[in-house]
Amino acid sequence: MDSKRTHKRHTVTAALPYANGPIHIGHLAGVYVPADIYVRYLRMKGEDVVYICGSDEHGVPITIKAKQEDKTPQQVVDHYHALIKDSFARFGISFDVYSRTSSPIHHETAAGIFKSLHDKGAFTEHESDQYFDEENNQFLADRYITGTCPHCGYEKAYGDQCENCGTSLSPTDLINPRSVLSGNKPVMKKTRHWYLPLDQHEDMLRKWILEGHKHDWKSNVYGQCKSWIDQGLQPRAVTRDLTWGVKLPLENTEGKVLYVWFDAPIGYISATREWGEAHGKDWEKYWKDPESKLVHFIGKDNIVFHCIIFPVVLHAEGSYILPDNVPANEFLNLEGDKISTSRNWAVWLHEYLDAFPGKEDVLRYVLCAAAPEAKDNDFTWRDFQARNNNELLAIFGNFVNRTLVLTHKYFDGKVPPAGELKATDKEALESLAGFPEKIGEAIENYRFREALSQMMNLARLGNRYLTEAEPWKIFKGDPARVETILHVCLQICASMAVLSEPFLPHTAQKLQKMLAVDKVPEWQEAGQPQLSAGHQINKAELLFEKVEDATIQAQVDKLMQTRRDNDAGKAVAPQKEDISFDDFTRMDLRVATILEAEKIPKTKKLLKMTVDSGIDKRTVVSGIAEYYTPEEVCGKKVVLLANLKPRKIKGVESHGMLLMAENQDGSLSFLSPEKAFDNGSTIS
Ligand code: B3M
Ligand code: ZN
Repeated sequence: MDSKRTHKRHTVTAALPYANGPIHIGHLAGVYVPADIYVRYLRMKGEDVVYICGSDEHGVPITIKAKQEDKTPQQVVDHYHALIKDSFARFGISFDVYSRTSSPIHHETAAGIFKSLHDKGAFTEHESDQYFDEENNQFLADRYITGTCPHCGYEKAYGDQCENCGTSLSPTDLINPRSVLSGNKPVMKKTRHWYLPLDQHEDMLRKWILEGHKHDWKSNVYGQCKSWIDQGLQPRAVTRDLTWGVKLPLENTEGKVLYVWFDAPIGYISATREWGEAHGKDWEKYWKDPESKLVHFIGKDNIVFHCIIFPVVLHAEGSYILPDNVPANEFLNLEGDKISTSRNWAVWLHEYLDAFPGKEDVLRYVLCAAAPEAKDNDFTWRDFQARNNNELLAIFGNFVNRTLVLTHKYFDGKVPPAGELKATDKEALESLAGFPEKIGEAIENYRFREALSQMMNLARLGNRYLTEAEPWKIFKGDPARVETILHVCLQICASMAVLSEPFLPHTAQKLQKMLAVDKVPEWQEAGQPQLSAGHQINKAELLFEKVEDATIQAQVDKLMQTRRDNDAGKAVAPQKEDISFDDFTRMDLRVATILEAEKIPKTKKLLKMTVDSGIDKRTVVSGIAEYYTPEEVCGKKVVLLANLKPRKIKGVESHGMLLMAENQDGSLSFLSPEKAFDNGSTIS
């Protein structure tokens, strides 16, 4: 094995997209573009790599979509699996296999791992009461139960959350619960489920993550894992009362399937099996040999599943390796708003490919440059236009085009001899030699924005060298000098044709063809001169073209129309019925300060806060954890409804309510006095 090689082989996975909608730029920037850059680079270094993905086809959202469209779940996933797979291929995402979790090989693999853990006693088993729809003879998942929210009276709250006030709910919290399937009142029925006791694996997780990956995992990933572990890990149900999913490999478990987040990550393994069988490869080497390096590319909302739950499953099974890194990205927003499938607030990949044929690499470039690597970031069409026109066209394309046109003009398209190198020529070639290492080091450490910027620095080097040398001015008097200048420029172009490939694969191929390069060197050799004197290059073609204002405006207009459609659909909430002044004076509103805050375990939305009301220090629970972190709320001056009757929320007694404003898009904001009034100040 090459001394520089750290591992014999690489297993790289990219999050399995749910097959209930198309791919959008958020998915691409968060997961698939960085993963593709990483894999393409490894392949160019001659590494043994397998790049795994596929459609995630189980889970309640898919059965709900099927119900909405009056289709079967299989019909829904068949449609989106094909659309997703095709759009990835057109965009140049170079998976070695793009499989799907409704495949027989996945059901067999997932059920096999479940059975192996079950037979080892790795699960605990509990019976619990769950809502059951007698007419449809099935248990109801949280989303299949609707009713009145106990907090705000909204009548269409779901069993897991109230979309009106954001409170996280359990089905039994709902007033007047009804089945979404039959509309009837569901009955309570006992049901048995299997749980993965994460708490029993806390020591392993602390050692493996908190000690072992303190310095090489991204801080956003490490921080989330630490927070989960420190909060205290709870047993997680790994089965559900559903018919769509991987059936349990146990007797008398009709109507039960694996929880989608238990089976989906196993989809990486089943896809590798499928690839191995199709290509005569031993798939187990990629998942069980400690000399294989496993890396998961995901978005931040999948961290706990890839860093805690799936590794516990693999660890409990005992024969698998654990991920070496999980470089999760944050979220990409669009024109200042959260990307939303339900509000159609997205740039869909298949629509982009139809609207911008031949510009796949422009989007790859912009999404890599704007990638939310350390914090959420924003995609704007103006930025798309600027990066295309001012960077790809004006620097990368312009340098290549001038070099090739001049080579045809002065030397019939033949690479001229180097001749006598001056200091500037030597500096350019020495600088060139360092780029494979600079770009490679950034890629290997998952800093893709930096790697892209380094790759563009190579184009900048060429552009600057050519502009300063001004061969067009000296050709008449000193053609030998021009031979040297274009010799150097052509070497830089040949290096760009290699070092740009992970980022701009379509462009790299075009450039290789224009340079008539038929054998691409390995990555580490790409900083050395590749083109010999006399080598005949092909005709110069434009690599990029200008993106006009009108083109961008059309895209922005389309989004603004979507926003108007959404707002129209979101009539302002009607005014409630009148109340008397006396009614109002019975409310005791106070200025207060939030002193401490923490997330309530096993809930997505609830923060438990200690509030100084001026009267006392008290606990208040609010459903705002999706909009505020505990750190963000501490110290905030807020408005407290102090004399709201105490109520228990997820076992925590809440004394009062903090007043929040809800925006049209559902986002929340605290109300605060405009002056720093004392806690306890009355509000009327
Ligand atoms: N299907 C994608 C998501 O949460 C989810 C990833 C599964 S990876 C095993 O958006
Ligand atoms: Zn509510």
